[in-house]
Amino acid sequence: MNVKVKQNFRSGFVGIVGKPNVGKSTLLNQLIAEKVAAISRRPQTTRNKITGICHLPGGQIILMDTPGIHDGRTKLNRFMVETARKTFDDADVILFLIDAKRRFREEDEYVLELIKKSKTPKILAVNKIDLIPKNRILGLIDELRQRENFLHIIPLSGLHGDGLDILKKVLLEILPEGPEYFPPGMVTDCPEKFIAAEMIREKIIKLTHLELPYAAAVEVEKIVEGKKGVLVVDAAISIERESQKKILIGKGGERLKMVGQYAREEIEKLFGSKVYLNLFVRVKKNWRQDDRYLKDFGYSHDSY
Ligand SMILES: Nc1nc2c(ncn2[C@@H]2O[C@H](COP(=O)(O)OP(=O)(O)OP(=O)(O)O)[C@@H](O)[C@H]2O)c(=O)[nH]1
Ligand SMILES: [Mg+2]
Repeated sequence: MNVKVKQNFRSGFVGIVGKPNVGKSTLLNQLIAEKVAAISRRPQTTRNKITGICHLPGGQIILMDTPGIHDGRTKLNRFMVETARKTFDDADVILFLIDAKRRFREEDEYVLELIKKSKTPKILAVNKIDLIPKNRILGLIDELRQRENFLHIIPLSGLHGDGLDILKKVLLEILPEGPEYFPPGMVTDCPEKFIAAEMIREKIIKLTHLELPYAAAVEVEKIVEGKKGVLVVDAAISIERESQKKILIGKGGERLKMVGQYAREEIEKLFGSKVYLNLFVRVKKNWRQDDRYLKDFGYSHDSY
C-alpha cells in the first residue's frame, strides 16, 4: 500500500464486534457519514467484514464492521463468526458493542469471553441509549465496569449520533501515530459491486425475512455505463429452493419489483447517478451448506 506520513497524525484499525443486531453496521455508517453497510431489524444481517474510513483533522480511523457473533450451524454461519474473530488480532482496538435496552446478556458474555483471548485493547460501547431513560445510563455503566476492566465505557446512540464525537476522540487517542492509509474522501475500500449487492440484499431482508430468512445471496455481475450516463447494474439473486423463487418474485412479479425499486434508489445515492437495475433470480440448491457456492458468493476465507 502506498502511504503518506504526516506529523502528529494518528491512524489505525478498529474492529466493531458484538452479538447480532446491536447496531454495529448502523454505527459504521454514521461514523463515516455514508451508507456502505446493510442494516435491518433482523439479526445476522452482516455477513462479511466491511471497511469504513473515518477522516478526522488529526487522523484516520479505519473501522471494520463484522458479522454478529452467534452460535449458528450452517457453513455460512461459521464463516460469519470466523470473519468476526479474524478481526480481533488485525485491529489496534476492539470496539465491543452491546444494546443498552437488553443490557448484558448471555450472548454478550459469549462475545466477551472470545475477545478476552485477544491482547488487543478493548472499549465497550453501550449502544441504543435512546431506548432507555437517561437516569438509568450511569447505573448500567457502573454495573458493566464491575464486570470487566475495559479501557473505556462509552454510552452512545449510533442511530441518533449521541456520543459519537466522544467515541471518535477516544479512539483517536488510543490509535498509534501512523500514516494516512487512504486518501481524503475515500469512505471504504470495499468494491462498488460488493456494496451494491449488499444494498439489494438489505431490501430482500426487509421485504421477505419472515418467509425467506437468510436464504438469499446477491452477486452484482456487471456495472456498465449506458446511455446518458445511466449506470446499468446486473445482479443475480440466489436462493436455495424453487419454492422460494415464487415467494421472492411475488404475485405478478410485484415483490421483486419492490426490491428492485428500493435497491435502485439506494444504489443511486451510492453512485450519485441514475441507475438501471436488472435483477435475475436463480436457484442454487442449499447454497448455505455448499462450499463451492459459498466461495462464489464471497463467503469463504479462500476467496480473499
Ligand atoms: N433505537 C436505536 N436503534 C438502533 C440503534 N442502532 C441501531 N439500531 C437499530 O438496530 C437494528 C440493528 O441494526 P444493525 O446496524 O443492522 O445491527 P448489527 O449489529 O449490524 O446487526 P448484524 O449485522 O445482524 O450483526 C436496526 O433496526 C437499527 O435501526 C440506536 O442507536 N438506537
Ligand atoms: Mg451488521
